[in-house]
Amino acid sequence: MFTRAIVRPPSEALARGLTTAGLGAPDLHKALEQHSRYCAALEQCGLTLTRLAADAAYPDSTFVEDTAILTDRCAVLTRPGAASRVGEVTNIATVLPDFFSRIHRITAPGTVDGGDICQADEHFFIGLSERTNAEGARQLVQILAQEGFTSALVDIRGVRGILHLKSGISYLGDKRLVVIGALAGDSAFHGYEVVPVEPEENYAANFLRINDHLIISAGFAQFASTMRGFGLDVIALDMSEFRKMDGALSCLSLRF
Ligand code: CIR
Repeated sequence: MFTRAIVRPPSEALARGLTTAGLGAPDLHKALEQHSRYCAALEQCGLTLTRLAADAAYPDSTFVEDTAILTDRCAVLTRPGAASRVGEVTNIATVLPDFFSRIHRITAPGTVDGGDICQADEHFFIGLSERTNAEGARQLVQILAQEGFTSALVDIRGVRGILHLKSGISYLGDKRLVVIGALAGDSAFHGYEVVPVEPEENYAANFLRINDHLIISAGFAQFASTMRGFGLDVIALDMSEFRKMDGALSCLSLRF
């Protein structure tokens, strides 16, 4: 059960952020509109939002998910794998003590992006990626174990077209994972029901399960119809401007 989320709107520097999407530059006005609909959807799911100020010093700072891992027991400040994003953590570190008494930290030479971390109840899948290295993953496994969680690594370095683990998987609840084809056979997912995604709908694999709601990306008809079959309230949001910057639904908030 989530009650809160931390969000930060995009700044005028958004288009200077990192991207491999090749979809053109984002339109800031549209991105701000999409962000405010995203915030409204989180509120519709029952969350109280902490709204941070836009920060043009960090073009990717709207993607707050990468800076921390929040659980019902503790928070972990990450150390993002992209040099231009490491400084984003300093600001998030000032906000978390309002909500968490135990705050851990990933330290150099470890790197972890929150986008590589997928929580499934008491278990965490940790993506090894261009952003999350083996040392960062090792530190995180240890922290999570100390807090009573289990974890498993998923190596996504050979998988084309995804930046983070959660670009390709999301946890639906009840031991069900939505997984893109390229990752579906990973042994880390044994014991879970794997819900497949059509290759042309891979972007939709990143969605949010928030309490009795699902927030999904608009424009993926087959995926939407599969998701409606799970009996949850489904909210579809246009993510076009964030997609241009390799972002998706989960990246835009820290939920706890
Ligand atoms: C980046 O490359 O870091 C940003 N442009 C996109 C980050 C997306 N974050 C996420 O999936 N958690």
